Amino acid sequence: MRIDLYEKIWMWGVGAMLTLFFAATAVSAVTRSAHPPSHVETIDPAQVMRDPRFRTQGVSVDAAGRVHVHVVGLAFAWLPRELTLPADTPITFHLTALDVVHGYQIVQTNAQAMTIPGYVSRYTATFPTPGEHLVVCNEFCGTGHHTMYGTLTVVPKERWTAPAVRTPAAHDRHPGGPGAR
Ligand SMILES: [Cu+2]
Repeated sequence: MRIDLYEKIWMWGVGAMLTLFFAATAVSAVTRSAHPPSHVETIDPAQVMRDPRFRTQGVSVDAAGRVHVHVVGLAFAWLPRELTLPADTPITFHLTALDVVHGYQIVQTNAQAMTIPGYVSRYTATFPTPGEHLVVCNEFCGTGHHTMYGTLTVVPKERWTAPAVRTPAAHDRHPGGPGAR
């Protein structure tokens, strides 16, 4: 079969690009353990509301005084919708989804992560100045996607009251390990 020169150039070009893209993905997956969530902590998506980590959503402080936020995404809401957090304090967010992929984005900050059913995404963020941030879903998740928003209010540290200390069990046990749920 005779193939035109330009056709051949395009075929080899496309082949080379596909090889390059696949190799880049494979190399980062294998050598750098790149996975969609920020770390590999799993959760049974059908049991999120019964799981000790997410049974109570919102702000908690662990025995060491660190501030944690647990958020559940579902079509079409973030639980909880409103958060009040102290400025200038490292805050660890733990995020998961009940149904489909959502994206928890705190607008005007670099704090954002996909929430994926079956996984717990985690990151730590510090908000230097008091103020109000819009929280949106940045992954299209269905017909009510645009209604999936919330508010994060940052108040001066001295005006923030910490909620009751939560049992360390919920944070400090090895995720997915025996007794984690
Ligand atoms: Cu969405």
